[in-house]
Amino acid sequence: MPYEIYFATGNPDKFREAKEIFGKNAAGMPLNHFQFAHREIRSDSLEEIAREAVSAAHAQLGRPVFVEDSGLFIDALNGFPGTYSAWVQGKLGNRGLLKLLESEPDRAARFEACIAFNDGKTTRIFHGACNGTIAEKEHGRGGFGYDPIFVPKGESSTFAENIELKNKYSHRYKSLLALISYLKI
Ligand code: ITT
Repeated sequence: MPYEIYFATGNPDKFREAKEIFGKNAAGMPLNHFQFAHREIRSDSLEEIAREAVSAAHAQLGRPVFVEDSGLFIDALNGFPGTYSAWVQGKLGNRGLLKLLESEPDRAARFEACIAFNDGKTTRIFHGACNGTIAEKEHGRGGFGYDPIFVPKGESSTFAENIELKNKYSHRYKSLLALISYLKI
């Protein structure tokens, strides 16, 4: 079991959430931040993007490291923004995305996360997903990115309105728990 593990990401919100999840579920395994500015490959596959990124991260850092590629997949938009979620969030934002869905009755969507962990010998992949719907308007101030417009299945608040919901259902939480249980073996 590696005692020093790094999360390579340029997104401080992703790191903050992961650190909290490690703190609660992986006592004795503190999570370190590797500030990683990497030009991702273009692909429709989160796994392909994560595999390439973790090789680059490990080549730079030389220690056990993981990356997490994630995104929001909206059914009525054939999975858009998907692997382009970070770019679309910057260009259109939540309001722009809501405009694309104006008068669209099918609001089904899901968050997905794919973790690629590289310990210098192998690369392991861990997936997490969270089903839900896209709200009609933005609600709440917590979280980041698409949290103000995403309502997890079975709930009536967005992630941004009730941040505790993320600790229960989020794609990040599920993929990290899978990684943590692997690391504990
Ligand atoms: P790194 O690649 O440096 O880790 P990034 O933000 O570019 O950071 P991604 O390429 O994986 O990460 O893009 C994921 C985007 O999907 C992210 O920027 C948000 O816009 C969105 N997203 C992912 N998880 C989210 C969450 O839990 N809540 C809200 N939006 C999320």
